Amino acid sequence: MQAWIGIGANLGDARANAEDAIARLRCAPGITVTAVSSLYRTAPIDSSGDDYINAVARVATTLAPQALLDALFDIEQAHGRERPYRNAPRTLDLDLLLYGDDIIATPTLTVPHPRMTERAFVLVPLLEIDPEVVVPGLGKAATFCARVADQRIDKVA
Ligand code: A4P
Ligand code: MG
Repeated sequence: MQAWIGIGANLGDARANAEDAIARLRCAPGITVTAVSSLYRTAPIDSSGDDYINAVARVATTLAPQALLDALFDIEQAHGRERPYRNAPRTLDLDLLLYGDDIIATPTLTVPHPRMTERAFVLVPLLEIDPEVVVPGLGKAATFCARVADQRIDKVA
């Protein structure tokens, strides 16, 4: 199955944390990284603190959705992620954006990620690697770009 992972960090050395997350994804059992976007520097949305570093990775995986999410949590934990409150600044946040064209709603997992079409920090890196990608139930991701045009996002050199 193909899946797309959102990567975000805004505590500590955010760029190093994002790069390390990608390295750990490449090593994770049952996960093969097939594309990685550029890194982007982005203004915090509904959140506080420094700018974020964001990226998106496409993976091929043999893991079921919840097992994939658990693998992402393990990588977050390796970075000492604490969850004092929702949208708190974080060393590393890994979100399961899309899992093939599945629509999933369990108490612990909602796919497509419910806020992904409202966020430039997801849409811009996602469309960099997959310009034609479709968000199941909503349509082409590219059609949502105009709505997030006011959100600051710059490619990291
Ligand atoms: N969960 C349900 N569905 C998913 C999914 N598809 N992927 C559950 C990941 N997790 C999912 O997540 C809370 C719970 O959501 C998990 O226990 C999981 O079972 P969390 O990562 O602990 O909490 P969070 O990250 O604070 O919340 P959430 O909902 O992931 O926040 P968002 O919406 O991802 O926003 N601004 C910029 N510029 N860049 C960012 O990366 N990120 C956020 C976080 C806010 N503002 C940002 C950025
Ligand atoms: Mg999260």
